[in-house]
Amino acid sequence: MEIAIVNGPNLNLLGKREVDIYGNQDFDSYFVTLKREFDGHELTYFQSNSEGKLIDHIQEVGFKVDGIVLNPAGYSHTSVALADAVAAIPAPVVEVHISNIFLRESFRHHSYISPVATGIVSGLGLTGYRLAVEFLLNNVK
Ligand code: CA2
Repeated sequence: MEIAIVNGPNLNLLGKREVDIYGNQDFDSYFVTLKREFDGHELTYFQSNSEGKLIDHIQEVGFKVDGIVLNPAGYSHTSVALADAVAAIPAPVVEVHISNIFLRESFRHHSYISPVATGIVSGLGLTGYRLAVEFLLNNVK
């Protein structure tokens, strides 16, 4: 099966800043271990700081992969356009947040993506991505 992992703005800084919130591992090295763990499946990774590039990528992969693991980062709380893109594609999308957004500032409690996502994982660190991939592999027809 083919699963696309998509990270939104500033997640390229993982492991370099705010390690108390997001941990000290960068995503590229985590992705190496994920690919090893799900050997036999095709995992791709895309990160962008640009809303338009994220929408283009969701539209591109959303018609061909079996599922998408999406951390929309700050765009979770602002982007109707990204939510529209998720709603427009056939691939199921699991929304992942590294931190527990409900333990943080109130502006992070609302996500435009959640109502159009199949499910949400929040607050389990990078493990959330692994659980989301596992869910998609086991539950997508
Ligand atoms: O907890 C998450 O995964 C978030 O999606 C991360 C976003 C934040 O806006 C959401 O409310 C929750 C922020 C990503 C910024 O990532 C950084 C990583 C390292 C250093 C600085 C920022």
